Parts: sequence; structure tokens; C-alpha cells
Amino acid sequence: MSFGSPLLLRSLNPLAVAAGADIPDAVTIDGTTLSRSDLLGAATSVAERVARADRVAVLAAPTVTTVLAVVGCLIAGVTVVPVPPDSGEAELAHILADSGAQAWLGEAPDGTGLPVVPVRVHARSWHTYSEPDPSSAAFILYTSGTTGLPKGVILTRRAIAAGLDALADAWSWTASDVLVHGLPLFHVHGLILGVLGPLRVGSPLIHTGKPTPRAYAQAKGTLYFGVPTVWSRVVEDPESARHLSKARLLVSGSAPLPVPVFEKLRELTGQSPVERYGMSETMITLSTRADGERRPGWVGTPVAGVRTRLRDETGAPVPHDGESIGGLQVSGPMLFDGYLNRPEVTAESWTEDGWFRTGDVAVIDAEGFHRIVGRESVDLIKSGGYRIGAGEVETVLLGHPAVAEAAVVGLPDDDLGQRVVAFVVLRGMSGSAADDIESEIIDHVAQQLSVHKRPREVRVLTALPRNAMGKVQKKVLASGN
Ligand code: MCA
Ligand code: AMP
Repeated sequence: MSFGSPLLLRSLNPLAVAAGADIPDAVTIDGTTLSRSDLLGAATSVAERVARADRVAVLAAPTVTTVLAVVGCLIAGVTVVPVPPDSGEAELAHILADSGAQAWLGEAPDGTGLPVVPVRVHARSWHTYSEPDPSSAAFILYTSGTTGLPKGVILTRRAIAAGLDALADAWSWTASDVLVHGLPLFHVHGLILGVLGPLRVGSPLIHTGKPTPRAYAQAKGTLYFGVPTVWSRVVEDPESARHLSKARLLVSGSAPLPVPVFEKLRELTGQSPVERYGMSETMITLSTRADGERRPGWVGTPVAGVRTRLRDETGAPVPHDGESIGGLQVSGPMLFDGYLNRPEVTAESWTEDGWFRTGDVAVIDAEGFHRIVGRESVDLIKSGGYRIGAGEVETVLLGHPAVAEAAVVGLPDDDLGQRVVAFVVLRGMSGSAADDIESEIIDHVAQQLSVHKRPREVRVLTALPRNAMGKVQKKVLASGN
């Protein structure tokens, strides 16, 4: 198959990289299969309807509508704001207000007051669009920080193209692969790697819906993406796991892959997973390679164009000796362009000499292999591969009339990596009355934010442990798990 000239290959416009033979099963999602030409015809018709907007919100459920909406915007040069389909009231209101989205494209939740531009799956257009400016924003992706409301990460077309090409290189990803995953379509992992990646490379995509071991086994792909929770569920189901032995590459990311899961996966499938590391702000910067060593507990070397370094709290270099731990800083062509409307936070996240502070602590060995040791802040939790800010959940908890004080921590969890646990002090309530309120508090968070941000557990205390300055001692809370 031909994908046109090298110049066109650099474009992020799937129309431009699609020159060549059709792919009959380019995208299979939610029970529908679209050929590449169907996809581009329908997405171009979306582009025609949306072309006059600057920025639109897409309720990013795993459906054909979402894929067409996103590709249509890429063709027309309109910025997409992916919105988690289960966003609660507070989260939705914040994303819409902060992003300045002018309309919904495709499905829309009730009562937001924004116009809705429909996506017609069966409409076709073959209008051609010129390539939008590579420095323009393709996406604004909302992601949690340690405190406050989620921030909008601005990702340009150029960054996404560089990020995807670096992964195609690291993973020897070609048009003869079939990608399988069942990840959500409102993050870098499921949407950018998992939908734009296969469209760019020309490999068919099968989205499984919920990423169960059985669905992965039945899909019969060559390349599989999963967060560690998906892989740990796969190894709990040896029969499904064995079906994956025919795949070419199993890729894990978004959170640390526990070494026992790595080893069990190797035992059951006969192959070692590739682990890669990234962030919404940076796309994927580190990975083990299809043609290189895959070391349990390590996330590999920088992908094409990326440089990394370690710094201590004073900014001094930390040696790359495989043992010394330092703050991981990265630079590369796939990094974001800043947080929308947040110039101060954007400035703070970069060093004066132009490196991005990831907030992760890591070790680098003499061969350039990286091991992620953890996060600098306890207030950024990773649960099921989702990034959850303790502060955002605490604010919502404090909005519940029965909650006087709240502290949220991530406790170790075999399935989710970490689980969100809320420690609360209630207003004038104790004993059995307090028991009844726990599920009400969990539902309250699920209603205001996304379902995955809800505490899995609420523990009622008479007082939160505080230091002499009055600051909650989260380490004390975490140690009593
Ligand atoms: C339970 N549910 C509730 C409630 N309680 N719904 C409303 N209110 C409640 N109180 C139900 C929901 O209806 C839903 O049901 C289900 O719970 C979802 O719960 P959850 O616990 O989230 O599901 P899970 O099965 O435990 O999910 C595990 C998972 C998921 C599938 C692994 O965590 C996942 O998809 N993670 C991927 C995260 C990800 O892609 N992160 C990438 C960001 P039902 O399911 O029936 O609808 S990181 C990134 O992008 C960077 C660049 C990177 O490195 O990759
Ligand atoms: P997000 O912005 O949701 O993609 O979350 C990014 C964070 O996920 C990073 O800063 C890391 O803390 C974590 N992360 C992603 N991939 C890995 C990995 N392979 N190992 C350890 N942590 C990871």
C-alpha cells in the first residue's frame, strides 16, 4: 500500500495520508465497521458542517460518531475538546466554560445551552481541504492536577504527528498490524494513540468496548494496547490470555505495570509486553522497543526526538547510574503547547532552559533505560490508568452537606494500581447514621465529576491527622491502609 509522498506523510490530516488502496475494515467500533473511504467520506461531510467553528466539544463515547467527529475536525482544522461521556455536572460545566467550546459535535448531554451539530454516519462528501497550520491546536484535553479543577492541555497537530511517528518507529507499527483496544476515547492513550495512530499508520482498528480479557482474546489482533488494570485482568483469565500468544506486540502504559503481571503475561502468552511511559502533556516519551530489550519494571529509552534528564530539588543534575533517583524532565517534538488559560502554571511546569517537569521521579541507567519510581506528589492518584487529582475530589466532597473535612488519598490496589479512598469527618453524625452516608457520598462525587473519580471507599474519622501547621498528614492516612 502507498501512503503518498513523504511531505504528505507528515500531515495529520487522515485524508492526506490515506492516498492508496482502501482498507475495508479501517475502524470497527460499537458493532459498526467502516472502510477507510467510508470513514473519510463521512468525516469530510462532518468537516463541511463544522468548518466555521474554532473549537467544539465532543462527548467522547466509544462510538463511530466520536471517531467521525474527531476526524472531521482534523480535516477542517477545528480544535476538539473531548469530554468524558460520564462527566458529572461540575466537571462538565468547568470543561465547557474553560475551553470556550462553541458547540457540541455529535451527541450532547441535556441542558448545557450549547448548539448541537449532528454527525451523520451515512452522509458523504469528497470536498478537499487544505492542510491546517501544523502549529494549530488539534485537541484540548482536560487532565487533573494536584489541586483545583482539571487543566486543558493544548496539543498541536505537529506534536501529535511527531508523537505517533515516534511510536510507529519504536513498535515497528505498520499497515499490516491490526490494533485492538477498549480504552476510553477522551485521553491520549485511547484517542490519540488508539484511534489516530491506526488511521495514520493505515492499520485497521478494532475497539472492543469494555476491555475485558475475553473481548481482547476474541478480537484476534496483532497489536494490543492496555492499561495495567487490563493486563492484570487478562492474566487472571489464562484461557483468554493464551489467545494473545499469536499477537505481535502487547503494549502497556498509563500507569506502572507490576512486575508479577509482566511475568505472568510472558508465561501465558510467550511474549514480554512492551511498556511505555507518557503523559497527557507529553504524549509518549519513553518506551521499550519492538526490536529491543523488554525489562520488567522499566519503561525503556526515549522515543525518536526525545531527550530526558534527572534533577534534584535544587535543580542539580542527578547521575544516570541506574540507582540515583531524581525528578524526570523531558523535551521533544510531541510535547504540549501549555495549559489553556493558565499561563502561570504553564510557566512553572517548564525549566528556564526549556525542559518539562513531569512530576514523576525516576532512575536512568547507563544504557539510557528508565524506571519510573513514583510521583513527586501524593495528591496525583492513578487508578485504573486514570489520573485523578485529590484536590478536585476533596472540593466536591466538601460540597456535600454532611462532610465537614475531607482528605483523599490513593491506596495500593491489586486491580486498579491505586484506589481512591476518602477520609471524612462528618458534621454531627456518628455510628450507624455515618455508615449509611458512605454510599451517598460516593454517588455525590460520581454525579459531580466522572464515575472513575469516585472514591471506592469512604472512611469516617473523628478528626484528620494534622501536623503542627494544620496540614493534613496524608502519609499517615496512607500508612493505615
Ligand atoms: C459504579 N458505577 C457507577 C457508580 N458506581 N456509575 C455511577 N455512579 C456510581 N456511583 C459503574 C458505571 O456505571 C460503570 O459501569 C462502571 O461503574 C465503571 O466503573 P469503573 O470502576 O471505572 O470500571 P472498571 O471496570 O473498574 O474500569 C477499569 C478500566 C478503566 C476498564 C481499566 O479504569 C479504564 O478504562 N481505564 C483506562 C484509563 C485510561 O485510558 N487512561 C489513559 C490516561 P459500566 O462499565 O457498566 O458502564 S493516561 C494517558 O493518556 C497517557 C498519555 C498514557 O501514558 O497513556
Ligand atoms: P496522564 O496525564 O493521565 O496520562 O497521566 C500521566 C502519568 O501517568 C505520568 O505522569 C505517570 O505518573 C503515569 N504513567 C504513565 N505511564 C506510566 C508507566 N508506564 N509507568 C509508570 N507511570 C506511568
